[in-house]
Amino acid sequence: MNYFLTEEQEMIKELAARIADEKIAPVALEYDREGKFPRDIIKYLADSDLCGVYIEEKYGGLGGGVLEMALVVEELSRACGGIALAFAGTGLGAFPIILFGTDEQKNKYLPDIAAGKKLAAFALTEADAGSDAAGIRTTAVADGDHYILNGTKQWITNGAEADIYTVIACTNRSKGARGFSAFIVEKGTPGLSFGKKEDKMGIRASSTCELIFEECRIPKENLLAREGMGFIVAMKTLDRTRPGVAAQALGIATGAFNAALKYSKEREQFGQPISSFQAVQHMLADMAIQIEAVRCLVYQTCRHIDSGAKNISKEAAMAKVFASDTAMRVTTDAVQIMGGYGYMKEYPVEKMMRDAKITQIYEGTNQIQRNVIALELIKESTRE
Ligand code: COS
Repeated sequence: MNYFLTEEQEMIKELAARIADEKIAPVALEYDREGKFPRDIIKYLADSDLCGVYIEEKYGGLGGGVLEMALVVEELSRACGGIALAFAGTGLGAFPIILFGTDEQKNKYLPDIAAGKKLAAFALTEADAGSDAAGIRTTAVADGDHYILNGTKQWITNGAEADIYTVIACTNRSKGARGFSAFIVEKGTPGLSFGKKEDKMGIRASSTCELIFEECRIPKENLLAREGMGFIVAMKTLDRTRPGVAAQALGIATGAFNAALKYSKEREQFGQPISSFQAVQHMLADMAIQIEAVRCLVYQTCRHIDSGAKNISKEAAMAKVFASDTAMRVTTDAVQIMGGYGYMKEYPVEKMMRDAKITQIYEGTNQIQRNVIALELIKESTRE
């Protein structure tokens, strides 16, 4: 299928594919087993100039957008959805700065992210604030030239590994959704510490941990946008990064499909390769159809967002739901085609099935995405 990528986008995809095949695939099972954070892979991405594909050239990036980010995430996830997340999670942490940062903030933080010298993370979720993002309890209280942060963020991707954290905290509870603000917090700031690293079902090469703020003083110049804009910063960021989750799901599904197809040609039963049985052929055909449909939707959604379109929430949510539900189905079918071997940890598809699950959950569960889509559909039909 011709996806009409530009020459530069093809080059980005090929570079990421090479790193996935040569550097990630050989270590993916080991990193998963040991929960090892992929510092070395970040170095390869940095050496190939891929860390800043979605960052403006004047801040050291390649000047691409959400599509370029998705292309890298897709290719890396084909080999390992967990390792890919060190890159994708940094994108999630960087987007609030890209969208709302002042020139000074962008100059201070984006070049190091683009160069792969620093990783970023996004801290919204708390023990009692998941789907209900407005349930945040972490507070930020103004004190002279500073804000003082107190509270605990939970399940933060790239937690403890990242150098730059974009954090959503409550500045005025009485103002509802307008009572939150977004801040940049640097690792090493007194009062910021990290809780235990979570032991997860999948994406085990990714670091997920708590961020604990105890009287953490951060300078006022680290406020993003204006006080009270934090909820909007979070929502507008997620609108641009949910297609990245979709790309991760797409990559995982593609990896699982490739493994199942290869196996079906090698595995013989009843005296012939199982790929000659129609039951298996139809499964492979269905997997391939779904993957192509996802790729079309994900790329087109990214292009829609990169075109500067105003209404993108519904589209981003659709891509995320469709891709992640597909990844769950395709990886489950890949395990099925590979039978007993598929279920074993020596083969990659059981890991892919575990990795796929999170894409239906994080950056807003698929149930929340369906709410976003339905509410937007109803709003649009009322406007017409
Ligand atoms: N872009 C811009 N503004 C948005 C927005 C978006 N995508 N979504 C909501 N807003 C605005 C609304 O317009 C509203 O503004 P007004 O007060 O001016 O009307 C405000 O934000 C509050 O919106 P809403 O009333 O819809 O907020 P809810 O508390 O009902 O929450 C959902 C909306 C459920 C969509 C939100 O909480 C959400 O996305 N939850 C999932 C969070 C998530 O992804 N968590 C995973 C952790 S991050 S890795």
